[in-house]
Amino acid sequence: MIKPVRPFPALLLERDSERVLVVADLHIGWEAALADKGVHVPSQTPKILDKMLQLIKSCKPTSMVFLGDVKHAIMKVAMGEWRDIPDFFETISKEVSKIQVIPGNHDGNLEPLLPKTVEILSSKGAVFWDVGVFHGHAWPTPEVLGCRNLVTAHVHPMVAFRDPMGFRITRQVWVKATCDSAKLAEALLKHMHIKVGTNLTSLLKQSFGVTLKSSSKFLIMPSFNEFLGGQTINKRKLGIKSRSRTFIGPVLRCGSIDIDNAEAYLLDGTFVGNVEQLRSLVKS
Ligand SMILES: [Mn+2]
Repeated sequence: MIKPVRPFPALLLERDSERVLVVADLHIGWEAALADKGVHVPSQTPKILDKMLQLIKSCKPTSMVFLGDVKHAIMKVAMGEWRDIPDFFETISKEVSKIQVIPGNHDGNLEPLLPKTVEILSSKGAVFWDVGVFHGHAWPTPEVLGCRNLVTAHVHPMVAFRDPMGFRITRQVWVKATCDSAKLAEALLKHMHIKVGTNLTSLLKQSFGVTLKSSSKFLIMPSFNEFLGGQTINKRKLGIKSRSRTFIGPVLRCGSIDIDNAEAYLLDGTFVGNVEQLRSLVKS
């Protein structure tokens, strides 16, 4: 079972008595980056922590996975993060005994900030039953290719609307798409410099023990931190051919994800349309 926890930007994976709660893109310390530019916003971490505690209370997970970009400052550790990140994880650890982090592109030097009990997994993602999760800034492992469901984050997906007055508003969304598994596998193997012959299926089986599905479901998670900007998925700027190139991250760019027919859902579960329809709502 895989389901978004409405109205939170969080996903619950369930099997038997196990309940794995997945959240992504907290970007703790984003306000510290503003201070470098002379804009002083008080720490927003208590708000993020409050929301997280509410979420944990409502779905009682047996473990948690942080799907990348726990912190904001990319390589260095900003002043606020020295205090906020350890405090944050100490508090969460009291509620959930097993916590795992899959590092994203913002998570350089994260390890010294985490309590010893927090486990850091590979930045190439992990597999939970039939669900492969990876942050999205880098290629996942071949093992995730055999999963029926792929879950990624990183782009902080948004839909832009134009109201009758002409103002542009954006809302965070979940994006649900179909992935052409063979096309994705070919792109990943090419990246790994593995020559793909005529039989992709047996190559994957022999080399990685992966059984390829004809297609898989592909879900892009909204960021847990609601103060962030994100990628507007219904932009109309570029021609059809280069559309997938406008996305960030190698998997979205390789053309294996059917973005045009992808469905967008608000955090409360409201279906707002597919990406192709939504493109008519914005001018650029
Ligand atoms: Mn990221």
